[in-house]
Amino acid sequence: MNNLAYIALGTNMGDRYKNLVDAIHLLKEETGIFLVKSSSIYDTVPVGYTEQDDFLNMVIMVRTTLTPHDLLEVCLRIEKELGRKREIKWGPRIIDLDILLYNQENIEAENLIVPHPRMQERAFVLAPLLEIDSSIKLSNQKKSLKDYFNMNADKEGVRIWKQKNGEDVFALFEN
Ligand code: PH2
Ligand code: MG
Ligand code: MG
Repeated sequence: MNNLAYIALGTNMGDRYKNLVDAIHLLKEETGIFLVKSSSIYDTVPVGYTEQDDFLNMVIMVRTTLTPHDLLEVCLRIEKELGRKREIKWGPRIIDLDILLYNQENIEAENLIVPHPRMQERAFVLAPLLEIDSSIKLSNQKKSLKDYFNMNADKEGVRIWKQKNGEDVFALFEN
């Protein structure tokens, strides 16, 4: 129960808001996954492959009894359950669930790299992550993630879409 993980959510197909809510509900239903915190929701310009619709992105913090690989399995299963098909790399998706951090662990397996290898370059990940913990640092780096965010050229493409202000909508998410 003492493992702390951050998961990034992204969606740019169909009812984007519903995709986020559905994914979080499914994660919360899993044995061994407990939602601790969630960020606001951000509307973000696509990065990498730009010929696609804007995304909604957010980050959640969970406590979990699952190993990183079991957590990954759950994320992939929920992506599938919500109808994700893997087509274009970095292309449109109903839901993407990426493990960003798992405790302070550095994992380099074939199917899982933690910390997520591109997170420092991505304002759509850093903005919601820093909202949850503004002092967060990667164990193998000198600069804080806030420093990376401040240097990031993409941050103009990241706008708050639904502010986390506790009550109404986000009451759905919290335990
Ligand atoms: N995910 C990608 C590629 N590009 N751009 C935005 N704005 N948001 C994403 O979640 C995203 C992306 C691959 O996972
Ligand atoms: Mg991704
Ligand atoms: Mg992914």
